[in-house]
Amino acid sequence: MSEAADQIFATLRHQAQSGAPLYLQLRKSIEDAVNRGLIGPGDALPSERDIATKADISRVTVRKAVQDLVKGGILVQRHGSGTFVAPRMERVEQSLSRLTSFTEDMARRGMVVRSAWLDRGLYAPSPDEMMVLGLSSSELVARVARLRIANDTPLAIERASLSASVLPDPADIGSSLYAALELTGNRPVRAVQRISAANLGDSDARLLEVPPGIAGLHIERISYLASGKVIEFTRSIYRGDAYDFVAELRLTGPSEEGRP
Ligand code: 16G
Repeated sequence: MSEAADQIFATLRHQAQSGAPLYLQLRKSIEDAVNRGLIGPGDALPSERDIATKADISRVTVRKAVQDLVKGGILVQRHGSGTFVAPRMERVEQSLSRLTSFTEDMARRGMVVRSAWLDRGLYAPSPDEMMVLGLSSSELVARVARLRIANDTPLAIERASLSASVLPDPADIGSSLYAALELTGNRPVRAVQRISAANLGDSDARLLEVPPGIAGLHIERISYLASGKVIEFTRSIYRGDAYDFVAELRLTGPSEEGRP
């Protein structure tokens, strides 16, 4: 950590009489230092004990301020190695009018994509899967669940369900589901997507490397073949701090009203 940043704590020592609780003053000092660029993404904070000594406050106070900043996503704690300024997310702008795959979206931005498998296999379908995919209880559903990672940053958890008749061996899809579907002539041509707000639960937050409870986006995509048959039913959790979904809106003129 730079000397300039070290000043944060020394300054606090002299200002600490202003009335606000000390942990709030420390929290604000660290937040200001991040916002002003005195300390940047990936920089390590001094140890709790060092901060306490430099700012002349108790370690309990330091811990409370640091925990608040970790909860807010400003700092991250890594077991055994300390506390760091959280990496800044470059937000991904995603059009809502094109039916693209995650691999294509990220490749277009020059990002290196990889996925960590969370699940892939054939299962008895849930009532939701039966209804959306038009399966009977005697048929099987192929489930493909992945953590999607771009440039080493986990961006989304995607859980796709497809009829086993379309994807008999889910272990066989390689890195892109849509590329695998394309090979068998089953790539969707249309989709309906529903986006809602969600606070991330503990296990999703852990996978996405964000604090639990932080805002995320729940996205459900139902994709269709040209024949109108549903091919994909995917429920995803996207990081709220990483995505902007963008839709172009046009005023409908009288001549266009009623057109699909
Ligand atoms: C997108 C789709 C997802 C689809 C995946 C295929 C959203 C919200 N989801 O991420 O439904 O399964 O692309 O990506 O856009 P892949 O071909 O890279 O596996």
